[in-house]
Amino acid sequence: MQLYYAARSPFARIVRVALIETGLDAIVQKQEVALYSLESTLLPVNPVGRVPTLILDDGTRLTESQLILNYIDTRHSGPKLLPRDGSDNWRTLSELGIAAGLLDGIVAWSRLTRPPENERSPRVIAWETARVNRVADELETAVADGGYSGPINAARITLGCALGWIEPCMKLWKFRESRPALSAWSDAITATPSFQATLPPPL
Ligand SMILES: N[C@@H](CCC(=O)N[C@@H](CS)C(=O)NCC(=O)O)C(=O)O
Repeated sequence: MQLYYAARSPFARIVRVALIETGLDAIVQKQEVALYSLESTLLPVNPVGRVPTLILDDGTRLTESQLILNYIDTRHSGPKLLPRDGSDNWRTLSELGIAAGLLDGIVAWSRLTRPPENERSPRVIAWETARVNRVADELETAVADGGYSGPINAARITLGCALGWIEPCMKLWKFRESRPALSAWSDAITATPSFQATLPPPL
């Protein structure tokens, strides 16, 4: 198998962490690619031009981090990253939705702040800013109440990759302020070997 990734991509990091956690990492070749470039070696493989992109041994192409997690779960015998039988009372699925929403929100917000100031839309930026803060406030309560705990799973990986992207790549958001439980949660998962092995280089 071959994984196309970018070192700073939180979506690709979800898959990279999942491969390590499930013991599949050794059988996957990694190819780092440029994004937002017509010269990128990714484009002939995936016209969408996004990472992660995983090519299976028979040539099948898988894209979208959460879909790839579904495939990974069919390839290992450990506890499922994303149980699909309700055996956890759908807790992982429920937590994953909010973590994925946070990640989408952070990335959307970050993209809106990149153009020169006179080309930005303050109204849309305000909406995205409010969204991520609302979600982070709920997550602060959730982790303080024992949410996102237990063995590694899709929700924990996704939340870890979302929070782990903020300080290196989205410096303007001080997500830790007034959120001690979420900060401690982020520090704990960042210290684990799979997260240490995939740290995004700072911008
Ligand atoms: N929904 C996708 C999002 C993937 C995504 O947006 N990846 C970014 C890197 S963080 C990318 O490849 N951007 C390049 C582009 O949009 O052209 C997933 O979960 O895999």
